[in-house]
Amino acid sequence: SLKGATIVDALDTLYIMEMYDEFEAATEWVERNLDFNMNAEISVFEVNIRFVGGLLSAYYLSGKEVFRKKAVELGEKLLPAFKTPTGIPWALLNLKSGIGRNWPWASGGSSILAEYGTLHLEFMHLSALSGRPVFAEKVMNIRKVLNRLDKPQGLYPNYLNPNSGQWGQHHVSVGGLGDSFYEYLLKAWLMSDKTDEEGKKLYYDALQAIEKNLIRKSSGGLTYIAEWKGGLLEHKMGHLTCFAGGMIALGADGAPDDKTGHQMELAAEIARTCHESYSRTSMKLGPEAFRFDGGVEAIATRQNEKYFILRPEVIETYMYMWRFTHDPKYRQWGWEAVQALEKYCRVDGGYSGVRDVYANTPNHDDVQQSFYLAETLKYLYLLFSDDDHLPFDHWVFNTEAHPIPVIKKQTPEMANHLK
Ligand code: DMJ
Repeated sequence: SLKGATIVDALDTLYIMEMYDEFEAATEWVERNLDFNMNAEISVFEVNIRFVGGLLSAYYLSGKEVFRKKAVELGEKLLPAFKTPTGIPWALLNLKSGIGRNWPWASGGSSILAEYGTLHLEFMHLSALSGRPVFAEKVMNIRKVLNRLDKPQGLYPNYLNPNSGQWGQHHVSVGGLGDSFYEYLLKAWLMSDKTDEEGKKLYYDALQAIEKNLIRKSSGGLTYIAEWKGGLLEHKMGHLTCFAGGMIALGADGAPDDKTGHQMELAAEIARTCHESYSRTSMKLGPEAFRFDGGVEAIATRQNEKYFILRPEVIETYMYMWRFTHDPKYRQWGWEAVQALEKYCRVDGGYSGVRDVYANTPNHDDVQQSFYLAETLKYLYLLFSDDDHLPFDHWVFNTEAHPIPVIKKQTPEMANHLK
């Protein structure tokens, strides 16, 4: 696959942390070695959020032309993925042949909501930066296809067949396979300087359906977001789902029908639940998934859900909640996570995931995911920074925590490109 994910994913973090020598070294690596002309099959989603997003962010922060050039070049390499009867892209793409396909495990040959639904922000910027409307057209078409479809209970199933344009299995999730689709509806509106009214409506309507059908409160009083399988609830919440606290807080201000206060409370409750999932372990780091059934609350019951791979979502939510409330508990919770990371995940040469957060001593998996530098450490840094460091009215974070600027209404140059 593509090499250098950790370097590209970390560029903006280095810049934001004012580690300019390291940023220069990473820039040099990108200039010399980042190459997309390889015979490799890649995930369109992963390459978009980590590489395109990372390059865009590095460009907007530093102004260095090489990042703009590479971002657009890579965007162009991704375009063959959209050659399907509906224009819903394939999940996988061979960069050399341009041949796409879907994950063999996906229901009925479907594409995945969180994958084809998490291209919008980056592709709108690629059009703005290249002057080529093709990128924006591709993602606007995805929306058009979704708008035409019936939504069961107003919900978006995780699986959609790119040939037939029909839903696969009716599984709905605000965690894995669904998550960042919802995030990008809200952020599309925010990134457009609040001109994308359609994105706005799609987000608040989706959130309403999620609240009605997926959000529940445990008998112990913890609010959680369950998974929906053809109308039946699985009372499980993924670590990934914990990003929703931050998302709901970010969207609360624009909520229709006087729902701002309600949505802020909901966001705070989700943050609290996710903190509980951390505090109920021995390492004070959260499991991959936790359950609200069989007499437990916010605890992983299955061995294969007890791992922690340095994921950012809980810290991401603390950061948003801190910015919007300045309640000191969010910084306390963030600091607890810092101490736990140092105690259980720090190893020679970096940080590692752990196999069981309920064990007393860490069993390391020997992997430092690239999102640890892109997201986890960046959100921690911002949690302890002043609010005017990357203010939300100028910057939107892509789903890999890469800040990209709001495209201001009054910037005619950008507006023209996007027409
Ligand atoms: C990251 O690649 C992104 O945050 C994505 O949206 C979800 N998974 C990882 C982090 O857990």
